[in-house]
Amino acid sequence: MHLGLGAFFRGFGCVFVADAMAASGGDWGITGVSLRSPDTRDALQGQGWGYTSVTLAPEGEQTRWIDVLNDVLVAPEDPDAVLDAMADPAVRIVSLTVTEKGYCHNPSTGALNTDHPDIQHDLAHDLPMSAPGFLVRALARRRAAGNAPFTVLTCDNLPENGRLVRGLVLEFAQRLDPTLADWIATEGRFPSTMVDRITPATTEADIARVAQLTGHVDAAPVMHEPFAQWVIEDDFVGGARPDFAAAGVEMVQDVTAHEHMKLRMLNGTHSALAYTGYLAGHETIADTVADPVFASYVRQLWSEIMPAVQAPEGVSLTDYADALFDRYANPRIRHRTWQIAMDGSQKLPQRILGSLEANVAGGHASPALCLAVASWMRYVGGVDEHGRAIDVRDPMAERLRAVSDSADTPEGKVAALLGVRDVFPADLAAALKTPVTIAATRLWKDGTRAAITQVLA
Ligand code: CS2
Repeated sequence: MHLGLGAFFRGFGCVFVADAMAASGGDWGITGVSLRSPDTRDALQGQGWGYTSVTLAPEGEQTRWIDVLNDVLVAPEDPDAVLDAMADPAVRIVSLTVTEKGYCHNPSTGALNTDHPDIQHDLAHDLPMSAPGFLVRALARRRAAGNAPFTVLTCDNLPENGRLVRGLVLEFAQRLDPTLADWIATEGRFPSTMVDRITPATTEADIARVAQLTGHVDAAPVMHEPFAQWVIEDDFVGGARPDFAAAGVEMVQDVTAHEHMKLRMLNGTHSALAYTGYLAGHETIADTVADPVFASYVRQLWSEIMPAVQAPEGVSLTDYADALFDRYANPRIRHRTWQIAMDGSQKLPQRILGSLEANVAGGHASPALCLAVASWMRYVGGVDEHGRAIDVRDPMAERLRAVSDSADTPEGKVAALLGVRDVFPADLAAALKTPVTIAATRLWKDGTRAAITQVLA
């Protein structure tokens, strides 16, 4: 089963599972679960749960029909049916792409956010709303029936994502029933993963393009780049899993080095380009890096990030950065800066603040990373350089806006936003105060391009 059936997993995990079976057999299938809207189910139902996956290479597009989904459930319509399906012993793996905020944790500490309304609801009611709630309640049903747990396979861009979700599940279970928590701790498996494929949200224009390419209307195709990398810790309950390696997945003992490299070098620069690019009026990442000022900016970011990244065995970080640049520049990938800018409060810690922490500890200046933080601050203030409103999507949007509005000057806004402890740990906030204030002052006074130019000087 898969919780959070968005475009990313349909263009990534589902494709790998299809490849694994094509290469080495097995009769795996996936029941998708949407935790919020019925749109994907409604779109896929009339097409037998199959859909078109479109590889967008600079030199051309390639379509492929993906047929590994068996069913799609919509959790809010019938949470009991979702729990029943998850409790079926035939289900061996529950994978997740619920985005950073879907884990209902505190982004700066990794602990379960017990003030979160969904977590409060789920602790008090048998039928859950949140991903941690579904995992724990379904594991409880399996234990009660005398069945083994499923493997929890998280595929979100969080550091040590398996250990994180394990901690959240155990914390939640502990509050319900400590013996359940003990059982999960002993029997459960939570491999960490690194996932990577750029997959922008599907648009109406994409749907029209796919109809043109294939001659059939597909209500929910997925559009993605050619590149895909999946690294998984090979630790599954009873060893039960598709033959992922046959599909090119790297099965490893410890995914930490891959995860850190990807989160900091890809997602970190993605977020930095999203805020600065958006503020400068660029619609997509490809448009942003086609602008020479931003092309130099992203190189400068990598030079600040790389010294604190430990390369996984056999990987050259400079080659990795070069390949990332080419992926960003792919003109067929229309990945909107606004889309990547979403949920920054949940993304900044692992994407950008970890690099800054390392540089602070090592005594290295990080003007480009500090400018990225300042541009996020400007972005969550909700007004762009031309005085237009920004549609800020973030679970903390209202609070961040109020904090930003509490001060009139860039210095004041930086000080107030650095005080948001859910995002910035106290020590780091103190160390960032001066350099982020310098970046913010330039940003507010002269605009993004000029601020970048000064960082490059
Ligand atoms: C992006 C990611 O939207 C975002 O925040 O940075 O979705 C990114 O495209 C993927 O992690 C690439 O693997």
